[in-house]
Amino acid sequence: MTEIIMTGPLMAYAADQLKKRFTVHELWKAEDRAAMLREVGDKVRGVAGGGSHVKIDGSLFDALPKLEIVSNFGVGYDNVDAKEAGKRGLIVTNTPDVLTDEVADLALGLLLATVRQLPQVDRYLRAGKWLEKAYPLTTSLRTRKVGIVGLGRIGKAVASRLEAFGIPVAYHGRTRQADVSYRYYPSLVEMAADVDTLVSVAPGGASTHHMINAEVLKALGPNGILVNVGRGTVVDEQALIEALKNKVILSAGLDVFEDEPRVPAELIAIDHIVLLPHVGSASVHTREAMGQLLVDNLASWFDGKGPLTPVAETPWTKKA
Ligand code: NAP
Ligand code: 8YV
Repeated sequence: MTEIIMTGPLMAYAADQLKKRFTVHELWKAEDRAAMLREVGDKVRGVAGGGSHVKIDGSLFDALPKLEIVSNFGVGYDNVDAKEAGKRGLIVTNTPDVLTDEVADLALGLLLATVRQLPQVDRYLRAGKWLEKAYPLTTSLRTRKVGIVGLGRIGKAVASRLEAFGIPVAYHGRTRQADVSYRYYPSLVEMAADVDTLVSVAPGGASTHHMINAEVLKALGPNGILVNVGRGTVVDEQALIEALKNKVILSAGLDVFEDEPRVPAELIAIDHIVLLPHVGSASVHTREAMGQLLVDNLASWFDGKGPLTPVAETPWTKKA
């Protein structure tokens, strides 16, 4: 059987399928990972990536001389050094599309939860405070203008949901998109100044690192709300903490953080914001679809049919 490595835990739905089809080495379970890699490294032809905070880079590729493909669990693949993979002639695949609606639904839920303080209101009721007086009035989505940072698959699904809510949408990205009618801002600071709500769905990596910084938060202003369901590294977390503490912006709803699963105590201490443990795609339905695509990419590759969803850095064209 073809041998592969799993770099982190995957749901049983996907792991069981992999174990039927491949000899699977569970790297994260090894007490001595280097020893496992020395023992099995020259037989391994595939990697099943185990989640967004499990790094897969040149040092792993060095240990796997027969490696052909990395099948990543997640559409975001900033955890994988895909450029390096491309240089080595490896294929990297991700899990686009199957999670788009789930993450967009969560983004809207997080936006509403933040604007209308739903977790805080729930805590208020449970603490018996409603018996004393009504919860204070909150801010509203009704008057807001949203700027989407990263109008890709998920960003567009967020935008169409916002349109249904009657909320004006603008976007920032590296390129203007001819097929959308939302206002485009080449400058993120200018967009932040013109809207009062930012929803970030941008990928991680060097080109987006700390793109949402103190200057952008200042431009967003004292009524400003930041929702981040993209990657934590896109936001300068320290600048965000300062902006929240000093009321430079009003609030934040965060599903992703710079150093997951560690969340700064300073953020946790800010009671009026909403913090989620990276659950954008975390329903059984969607995680199974992602797991299936991870498995199908490996199966298709080792059946000689090519990868199903290769990333841009490792394109694949069928040989004639
Ligand atoms: P996508 O279709 O590739 O969209 C990414 C968007 O980001 C594109 O519109 C791109 O536009 C923009 N972008 C890329 N680099 C940029 C830069 N340097 N500056 C400004 N904009 C930039 O990806 P997707 O499927 O929508 O997924 C987006 C991200 O969501 C993933 O990469 C992942 O990090 C995150 N995600 C999070 C969860 C969660 O559980 N919270 C779940 C799934 C995905 P331009 O190319 O025009 O710049
Ligand atoms: C994954 C994600 O659940 O797809 C992505 O980019 O962030 C999430 O959908 C995560 O990668 C699993 O750890």
